[in-house]
Amino acid sequence: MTSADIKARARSLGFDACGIAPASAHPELAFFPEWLARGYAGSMTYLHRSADRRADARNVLPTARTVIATATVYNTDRPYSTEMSNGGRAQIARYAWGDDYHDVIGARLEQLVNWMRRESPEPFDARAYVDTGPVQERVYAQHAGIGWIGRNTCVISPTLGSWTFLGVILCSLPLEVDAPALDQCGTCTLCIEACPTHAIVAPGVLDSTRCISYLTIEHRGDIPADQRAGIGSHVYGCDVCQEVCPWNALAPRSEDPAWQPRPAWDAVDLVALSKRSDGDLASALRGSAMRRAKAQGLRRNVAVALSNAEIEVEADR
Ligand code: B12
Ligand code: SF4
Repeated sequence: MTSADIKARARSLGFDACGIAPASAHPELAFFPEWLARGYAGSMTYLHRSADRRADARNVLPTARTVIATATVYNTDRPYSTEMSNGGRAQIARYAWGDDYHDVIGARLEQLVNWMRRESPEPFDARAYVDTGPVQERVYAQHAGIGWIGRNTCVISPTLGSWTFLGVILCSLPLEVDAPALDQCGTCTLCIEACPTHAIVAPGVLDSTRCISYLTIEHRGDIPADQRAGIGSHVYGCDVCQEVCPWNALAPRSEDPAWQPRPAWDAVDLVALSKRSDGDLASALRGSAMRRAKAQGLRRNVAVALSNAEIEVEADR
């Protein structure tokens, strides 16, 4: 079983790109403790707790020699939030419109590992993660040649753009590795300028505590009053720094049924969203990546967005 065999199998399982990186402490990983020390993780305490393991994939799987990195396009045929002038439209990040990627990509990674176990003449250790483990997926994806880490901090593939989910398999097999992807941001700074809350504090450095994605998904409790206006009509996540990226101007779209927008989240209006019953919201969130914020978090965000749009909603009697 060669690296080429694994990549071909990955393609047939629905991954749009697959590359292989050495399982080592790549230089970019040294930046992580500094990022934490600057307070940029906010209340995401799990990042602090797992910092030691994140320094090197071998701290997670000691026998690891390689990291198989995958990218899956989730972009669909819908306008960008930056193309809309309607302040009454609820903005939901496009990664969250379809099925929960943890479930879908997780199952596909497992299928890839199972196939490798059948094909490999020797037994091996493997551990698969999609956003779920103490592994800096972007760093390994860059070293696997999938794409470079852009100024907006996202992994940008020269052919796929950045509307991709990443997934990794730490593996003990000494597979042939790829060359790292080269930075192609050039002199462009559109993402840094476009961020509504100035969360990209330096090229490739994001202060989560200012990022709308963090505020609407990860942050618990009230959103601080001075940060509400910047959120605009974003009710779950934010895509602005990717929407303005020239590498996404011609980004491919996925036909995979898993990522097609669920009717409940497709072109949804703030007022209509605010009027949905708890039961209705709970069932729409089931199996969706948006379940992370829960109905309560979504209601908090919708209230902020309504206030930003100066829309008053009359209670139904
Ligand atoms: C925590 C987290 C967040 C946080 C922090 C994001 C961030 N930029 O750090 C918040 C909640 C804000 C967030 C938002 C989003 N996220 Co997120 N998130 C993660 C998670 C779980 C960990 C990332 C992390 O540790 N960040 C801390 C930084 C410091 O580490 P890092 O991202 O690995 O960056 C490394 C390099 O960039 C390098 N580096 C960075 N800056 C610099 C500067 C210098 C000078 C140097 C030398 C090095 C360097 O060092 C870092 C490692 O040490 C990953 C999954 C994973 N396990 O990796 C998903 C992940 C990064 N998120 C993802 C997605 C899709 C998003 C959103 C698009 C969702 C949305 N639409 O709302 C936004 C994008 C916002 C943005 N511009 O990043 C995808 C990214 C896919 C891609 N193609 O890049 C991931 C990989 C999940 C997945 N499996 O698909 N996310
Ligand atoms: S996701 Fe939105 S708020 Fe976060 S860095 Fe990008 S543009 Fe700024």
